[in-house]
Amino acid sequence: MDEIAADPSHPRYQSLLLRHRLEEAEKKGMLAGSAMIAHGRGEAYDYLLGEQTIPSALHATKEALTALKGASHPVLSLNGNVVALAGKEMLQLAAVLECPVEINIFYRTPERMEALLSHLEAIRSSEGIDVKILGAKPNAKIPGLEGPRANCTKEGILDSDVIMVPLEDGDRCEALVSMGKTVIVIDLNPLSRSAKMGNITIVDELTRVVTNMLELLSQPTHDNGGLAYDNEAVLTDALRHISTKFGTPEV
Ligand code: PTJ
Repeated sequence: MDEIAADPSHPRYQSLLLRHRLEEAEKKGMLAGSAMIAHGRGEAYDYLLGEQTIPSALHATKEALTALKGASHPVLSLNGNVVALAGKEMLQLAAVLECPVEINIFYRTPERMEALLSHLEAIRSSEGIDVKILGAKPNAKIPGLEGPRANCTKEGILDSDVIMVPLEDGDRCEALVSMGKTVIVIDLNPLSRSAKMGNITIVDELTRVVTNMLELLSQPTHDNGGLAYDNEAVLTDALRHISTKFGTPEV
C-alpha cells in the first residue's frame, strides 16, 4: 500500500484498504479473473448509497442475525472476494454463531481452493479462532447446477437450513432458494438477480455488514423487536435511496 493509502485520515482510506486487500489476494492466487470487475461494480453502487449502512440495510442485517441464530444448521458461504476482504471477520462471526464456514467458489480450480484454504487456515491458527472450515473435499452437489460450481459438502451447504451468501452468483442463489433454504444475500446491487432471489437481502458493503453483525451480537438484543420483515420493501428502499441521493432532477 502506498503512503496515501496507508493513512487512515485519507478520505478514501477505507476504499483503498479494500482494494489493497484484493491486490494482495490476487498475488496469492485466491481470486477469480473477474474479481476486480465484481468489486468495481460493488464500489459504484456503494458510492451511490453514500458508502454507509442505510436503515433498511440495518433492518435486513438484524433479520439475518435472527435467522442465523434460530437455525438448526446455519452456514456461511465464502468465495474468493469474501475471503480476501473479510476472511478474519467471517471466521469471527462463525465462531460467535457456532457454525461452519464453507469455501464455495464459482470459478473453481484446485489451485484457488488451495490458496483460499491455506489463507483461512493461517488466520484461524494465528487468531486462535475455533471454527470448522469446509469445502476442501466436496461430497455433494447443489441440485440444478452444472459443473464444478455445484460442488459442496453435505455437512455444510447441502444440509444447511439457513445460509449466508455474500456476493453470490444469481444461478446459485436461485438453486439454494429452490432447495428450500433461507438464503441471506449480501449485495450492494439491489437490482442483481441474487438480491431479488434472496429471502433476506442486505444491500450494504460486505465488510460493513460483518462489522455490524459482530457489534450487534455483542449487545444483549440484536433483533428487529418484532417488526415485520418485507424483503421487497428493503430492495425498494435501497433503490429509492440511490435515486434520491442527489435530489430530484430539475428537468
Ligand atoms: O470467488 P468466486 O469464483 O466465487 O467469484 C466471486 C465473484 C464475486 C467474482 C463472482 O461471484 C462474480 O462474478 O460475482 P458477480 O456476478 O460479479 O456479482 C458480484 C456482486 O457483488 C455484484 O452485484 C456487486 O455489486 C456485489 N459486490 C461487489 N463487491 C461487494 C459487493 N457487495 C457487497 N460488498 C462488496 N464488497
